Amino acid sequence: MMSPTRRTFLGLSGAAAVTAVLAAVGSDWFTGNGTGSHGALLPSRVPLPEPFTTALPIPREITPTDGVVDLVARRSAVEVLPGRTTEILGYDGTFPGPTIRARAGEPLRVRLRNELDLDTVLHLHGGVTPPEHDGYPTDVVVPGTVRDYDYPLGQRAAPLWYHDHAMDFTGPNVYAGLAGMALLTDDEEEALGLPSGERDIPLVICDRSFDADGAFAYPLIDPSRGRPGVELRYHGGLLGDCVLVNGAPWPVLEVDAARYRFRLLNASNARRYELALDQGATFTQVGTDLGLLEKPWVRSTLPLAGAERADVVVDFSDLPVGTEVTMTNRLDGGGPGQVMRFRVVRTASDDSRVPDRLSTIERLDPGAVAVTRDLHFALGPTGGAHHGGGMWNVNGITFHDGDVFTSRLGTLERWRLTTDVHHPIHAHLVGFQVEGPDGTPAWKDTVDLRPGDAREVLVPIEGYRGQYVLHCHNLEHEDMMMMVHFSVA
Ligand SMILES: [Cu+2]
Repeated sequence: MMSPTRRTFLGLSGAAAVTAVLAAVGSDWFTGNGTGSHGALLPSRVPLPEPFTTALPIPREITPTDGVVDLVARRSAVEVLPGRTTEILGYDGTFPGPTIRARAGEPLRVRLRNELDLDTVLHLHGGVTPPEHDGYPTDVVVPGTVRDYDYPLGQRAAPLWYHDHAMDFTGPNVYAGLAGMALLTDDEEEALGLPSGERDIPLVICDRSFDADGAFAYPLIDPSRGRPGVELRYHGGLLGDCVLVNGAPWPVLEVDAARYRFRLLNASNARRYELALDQGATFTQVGTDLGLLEKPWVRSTLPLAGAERADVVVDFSDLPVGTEVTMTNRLDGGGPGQVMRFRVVRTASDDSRVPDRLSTIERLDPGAVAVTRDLHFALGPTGGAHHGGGMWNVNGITFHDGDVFTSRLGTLERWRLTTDVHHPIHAHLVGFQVEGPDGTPAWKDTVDLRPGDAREVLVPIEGYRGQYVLHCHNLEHEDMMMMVHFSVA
């Protein structure tokens, strides 16, 4: 079940693949393109709509019944661009999938029925999950079958998300729509009085490009999927030219003059954002990937790499009715530089608040570190022949090699992460303790590394024994070998 999948070879020799990649060093796919994102833009072949003309969709919310949530992965045809049909792969046929609302500490079973014509794997991103339910990339749900994923959820309230994690094809599968949010709450969070109900809204942000027929355009090197990987130009990552929020292009949300809580998720394959608001509005960040900060963090801009989440409150209460507040992406201009717009349409009462103290996070003692690991995310020597030149490696190895390391349950580790280009790094099972605002500790499951960057994170090895993956969350990098496995013993 956890053995490498059998692959077909491109026919390029390893040396030729190395040459192909090195020849491209310095081109836009390697260095990024001046936009702060690593990858190459695929221009849409249909006219894109005027920004801020479509209403923001709110994904349907589902809660467990007797601890169970049912999801069906299936194809469906939806209207993403006005007047056109786009075929998606979606949970319950929607993109994003339904928002799961669940309680931390209460076991959740997600019963997934695969009505697709391809293998899928479900991963609860940020979940502390036993290995047999974590969505190991080769532990697939084949078409026509049902699989129960059991999540103990012995963790803090947090804005998690769920998505496909199939070996070699996570990029095209997520791009086609297999992603949704899973918001965990608990007593601590509920007691804070943050905006709730219709003023607690997930914002799933991603970029897409469209083919001439309105389909999502994804440059698989072999559309029949006989072999994995994307065309060489996109080995650095696929960047779309249309920004979708909750599946709609540059949408508009009509808001009360009140505080709102937004659960921001960057569900893009490769694009990074630096979000900003105009009209003097700011983000008050109350939480990260893995739950509440100790105290609110007022930010004029908010960087968000692939898979990162930010739990924020935006206060529209001082803005006159009729005010339009635009959320932009400061890393880019044109279409990718716009995200969505809020339009203040009415005054309203608001009894929400943002307390000065949100949570208490136990600061880990660096003196208790048992093991320090160096993990280098870069173009490497192996994997190229499988993927037409893609050779993204971790410490020079890939998923097809042995465990990159074995950790001991109950110990504290320090991971020193280094990179060549932009890589958002994500590990399954474990969280990373990082520096939050004013030196307070904060929890993340994905850390965004810049080109040539070096970051240290403290990693408590907690939860379960077994085998898990560690990978870049640029999904083209992940599919093209920047994923390894580690074991907890
Ligand atoms: Cu990467």
